Amino acid sequence: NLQIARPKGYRVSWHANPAVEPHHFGQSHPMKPWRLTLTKQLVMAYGMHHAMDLYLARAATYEEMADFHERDYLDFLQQIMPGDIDKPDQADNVVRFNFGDDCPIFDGLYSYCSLYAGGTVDAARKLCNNQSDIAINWSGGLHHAKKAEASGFCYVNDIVLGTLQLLRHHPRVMYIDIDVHHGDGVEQAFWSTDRVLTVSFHKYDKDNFFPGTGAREDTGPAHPLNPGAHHAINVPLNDGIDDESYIALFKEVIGACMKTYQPGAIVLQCGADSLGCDRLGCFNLNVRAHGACVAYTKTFGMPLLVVGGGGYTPRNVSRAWAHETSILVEADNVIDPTIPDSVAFRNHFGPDFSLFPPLSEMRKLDNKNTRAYLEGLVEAVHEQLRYIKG
Ligand code: VJV
Ligand code: CA
Ligand code: ZN
Repeated sequence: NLQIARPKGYRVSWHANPAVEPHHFGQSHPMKPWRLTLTKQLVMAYGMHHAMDLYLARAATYEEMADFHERDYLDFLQQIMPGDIDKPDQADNVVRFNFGDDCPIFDGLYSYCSLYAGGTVDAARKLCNNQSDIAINWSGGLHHAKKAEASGFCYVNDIVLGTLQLLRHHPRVMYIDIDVHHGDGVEQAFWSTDRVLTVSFHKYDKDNFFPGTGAREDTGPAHPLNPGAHHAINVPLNDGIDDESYIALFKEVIGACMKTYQPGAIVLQCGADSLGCDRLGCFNLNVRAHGACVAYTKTFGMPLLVVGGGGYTPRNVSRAWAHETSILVEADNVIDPTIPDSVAFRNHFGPDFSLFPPLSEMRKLDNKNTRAYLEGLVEAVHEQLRYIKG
């Protein structure tokens, strides 16, 4: 596709290792790494790979992962095999490290984790070295992993590892999370520092929606001597939020955070389970609205680390991440919204074969976010930002 020229003025890098894609969480588990294959097929059929620097992601080393994770947790992750889960001598660790239905032990688990983590660490280093301005790893974004615990389909927290790299060069980093779930692992990792401002938009229902954290009033450790106080921003939402209100909310919150905090780099988690029709999600966003958040984040023109995350209806995940790749290389206005004939697995995109199917109309969920509720959230964020200085 010769229409797609390398954008002038800034560089976009793509970090991926195809060895991530064939990993299998097990029969009917919602997390499907092959959605990355689908994404790559779309990106390549549109010729977007010509507009980026392509890097084969290395596996993160044990030592790199130990920047955040505890060694006994990594040792367990490295040694455990499918089947061990039922062995009595492993039972304590399986429970202690929270393995089970959400976080199963599957073949190649350690390679899977080290490869997606390596992609994010590589991406962050390219940004630090000034060899890239926007670095993308769609296999990353696994925001629930804790320092010594797997959680919510996440084992190694690549976002924390990438952010730690950025913090070597930048005094302040802003983290933005548009996955439908709360970015609890990242929030917790940087809970006690003022060098990372975490902002998560998510469905919040303490007792009925995972992980049950991220209430509006959870803003960081309250003690006045603790620098991390006020540096966690949570935007808890109800079912069915629509394109217009989500985009307006995102712009107001992120615009205000950027103005106050003035970070040197941004990490953007683009979990696609906030789209309408997601198997696990409950928002009503279309691909264009999800992409509008990426486009708005890009307007600040600062080093940007873009990662994936959730997304459980693979055809829509790949649509969103391909569209967002096109936004990042500034090709969104030149690509054809009809998915090219040359796309492998094109059958997944029928019957419409559009990059932008009407997701919000396909499963009508009432928007349970009133205008007053959303205005209250924006007001509360402004109030919180008064405690923060850039
Ligand atoms: O809600 C939960 C926890 C339970 C206990 C475990 N059972 C399986 C489910 C209920 C309370 N977990 C969530 C985790 C969501 C993780 C989201 C990750 C991300 O998008 O934020 C970032 C990548 C949950 N919701 C749905 C399921 N688990 C689920 C797990 C399955 C499943 C069906 C649904 C695991 C195995 C199988 N089916 C076969
Ligand atoms: Ca989120
Ligand atoms: Zn999610």
